[in-house]
Amino acid sequence: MYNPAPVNEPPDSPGPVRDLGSPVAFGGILTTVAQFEIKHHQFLDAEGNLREPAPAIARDSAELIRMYRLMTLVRTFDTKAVNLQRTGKLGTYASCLGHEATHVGVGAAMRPEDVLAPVYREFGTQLWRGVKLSEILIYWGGDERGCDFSVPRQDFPWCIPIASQMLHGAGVAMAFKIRGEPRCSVTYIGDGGTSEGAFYEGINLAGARALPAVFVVVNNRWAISVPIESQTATRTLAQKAIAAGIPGVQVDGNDVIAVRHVVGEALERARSGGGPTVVEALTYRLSDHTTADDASRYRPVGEVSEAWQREPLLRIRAFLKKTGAWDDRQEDELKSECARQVEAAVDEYLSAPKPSTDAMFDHLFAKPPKSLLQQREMARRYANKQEH
Ligand SMILES: Cc1ncc(C[n+]2csc(CCOP(=O)(O)OP(=O)(O)O)c2C)c(N)n1
Ligand SMILES: [Mg+2]
Repeated sequence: MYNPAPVNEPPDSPGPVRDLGSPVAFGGILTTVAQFEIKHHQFLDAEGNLREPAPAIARDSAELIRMYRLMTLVRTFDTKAVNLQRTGKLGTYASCLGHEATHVGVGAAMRPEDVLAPVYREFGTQLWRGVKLSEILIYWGGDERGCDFSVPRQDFPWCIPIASQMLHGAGVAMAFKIRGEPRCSVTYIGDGGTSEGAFYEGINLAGARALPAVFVVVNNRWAISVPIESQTATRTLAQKAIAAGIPGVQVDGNDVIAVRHVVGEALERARSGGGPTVVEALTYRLSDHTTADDASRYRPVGEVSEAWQREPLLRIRAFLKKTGAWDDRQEDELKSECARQVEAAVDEYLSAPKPSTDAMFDHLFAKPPKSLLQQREMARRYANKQEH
């Protein structure tokens, strides 16, 4: 007979607690020793109707407009970046189409002195924090100097190895705690990233040490071509936090008011010694994974068109219009202003001096191995067109 009780436990032990979805006879006395629930937050529905009770931020038109303006700039820039790649002027680029509310809401909830550990899509948060559009283009143009942000100096660069940023985020939060600084780290991770060991290591450390850290899981339902249904059997990604002994909460990632509010509360708690939180933001990747991907080969068209109904800009714009805080004239002006800003950034990027071929060898080793030195020489010769 199947006996799930661990070998060293007496036969009448309650055994491990599992959420198996249906009653299973373990034998002995059954005692529930842990229970949890995951809350979902949404204030603005897809049509831009506000659900009450709403947080104070929902009444702050100036701040909502500030967020909406940046969301529009993010959308404008994103479209341009894809076009630049298509015309051979940018390297592979990871679009954030559909993620604008999550990215801007998180940025707006953070304080300048906090530290961001991003993945590779979250430039909406970075822009709020002061990163320049031209720096983002320089990075995706293949030049690491694009990660040397003029502001904010202590944020991490883009992180391509999935989930490794979890350890950066937890480590930074540990440093803040040891130094007694009232600062927090905010770490992004994708739905696919939550299957990686580093995700659990990061939240486990943060929980064990009650670190001032917020982990934002951007659940856009896809990890390249792997849908969330194949990624995990868990009902929510937020509940993965429970295993680390920390709160997990779900938010409508297309509702900028909800993201701003929920992440703001998590940061406030972390800053005042209350420990870390995992925030799962439910959104949708409206774009291909990157410009090197063709999602139409694996994703149903109907799913994408349905997701467009819930996209984040529509609802905040509709809400602002309903409350009289926004009109068509302002919208036209904003569109022109965003186009101007993006064009200026593109000019700056295209006229930036190219890095030398040495750049890809620099900063790798204090004392580079002979093989790399040989490669550096070879690259120099190619660059000087002495060899073909
Ligand atoms: C350690 C590691 N394994 C695999 C990859 C290849 N890879 C790049 S993106 C990606 C999927 C990530 O999906 P998700 O975490 O959902 O983030 P999203 O791209 O949807 O924002 C994978 C597997 C990688 N970059 N790093
Ligand atoms: Mg994903």
